[in-house]
Amino acid sequence: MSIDEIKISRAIVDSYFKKLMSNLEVDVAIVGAGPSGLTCAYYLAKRNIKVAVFERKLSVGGGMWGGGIMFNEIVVQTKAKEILDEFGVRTRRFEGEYFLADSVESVCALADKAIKAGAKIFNLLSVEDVMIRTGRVTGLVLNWSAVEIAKLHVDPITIRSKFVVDATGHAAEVARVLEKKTNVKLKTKTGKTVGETSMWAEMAEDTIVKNSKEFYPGVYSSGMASNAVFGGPRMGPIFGGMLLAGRKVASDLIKRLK
Ligand code: 48H
Repeated sequence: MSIDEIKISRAIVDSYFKKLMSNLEVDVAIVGAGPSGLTCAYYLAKRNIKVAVFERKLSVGGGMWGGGIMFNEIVVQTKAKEILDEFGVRTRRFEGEYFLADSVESVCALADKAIKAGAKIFNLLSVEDVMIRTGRVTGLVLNWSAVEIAKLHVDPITIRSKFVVDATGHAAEVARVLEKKTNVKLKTKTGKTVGETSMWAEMAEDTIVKNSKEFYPGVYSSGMASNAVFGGPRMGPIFGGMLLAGRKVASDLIKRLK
């Protein structure tokens, strides 16, 4: 077989453009491919919901790779272990209700299952804004992360979605941009993003799931972003709440999309 460089280029360009074109209108657009975004994407795609995930970085997985202080092990509690089981991640009991998993295996499995279930992941794309129509978010404004990093003056493109999920972690970037640019009232106790509070793992693992819900018509928060939006503590390197939050948001959206 002769290998032609132009054929390789044509294959990549053609395939990527088809993928992007077919995801300009989706049911759910997830911002952030960390553990909660990937889990949410998997459970949605598994139910044949059209879902696209937009991730700023080259790699998916968000803060999961590094476990705690770069010791690449994560801890989950019993009720989240069943999610890792579903993803085929091997866990080991540490003590009682505490289970350990390899963080690299966990990220790889979350991404693999989400993609195989049908979710499309677009890395290297940053969400810089949202689209709003009559009191509802109707899509995302996207630009290449390289444009953002180089601070180039290049206009973005848009995608339309029935729902958006803010799975951007501590920064809660979708909520922040909404608040900053539109001054709308969020469904929080202050009408604004309330902000994350200091470490309290037990409380955080509970509130993170409860707070993973709609915060403005058409937009849900999932995972760490939820405690930034609704107010709640951080939890350190226990990742069960991220998985449970992603599954909870997917389950709420499945009901809404029916
Ligand atoms: C595109 C974006 C944008 C944007 C951000 O931080 P993450 O891992 O988020 P979660 O909620 O899935 O998991 C949180 C967990 O990793 C964590 O930080 C914990 C448990 N902390 C506890 C503690 O006490 O510190 O992933 C978010 C992803 C990242 O990959 C970002 O690059 C991406 O979102 N992202 N992608 N456009 N505007 N903003």
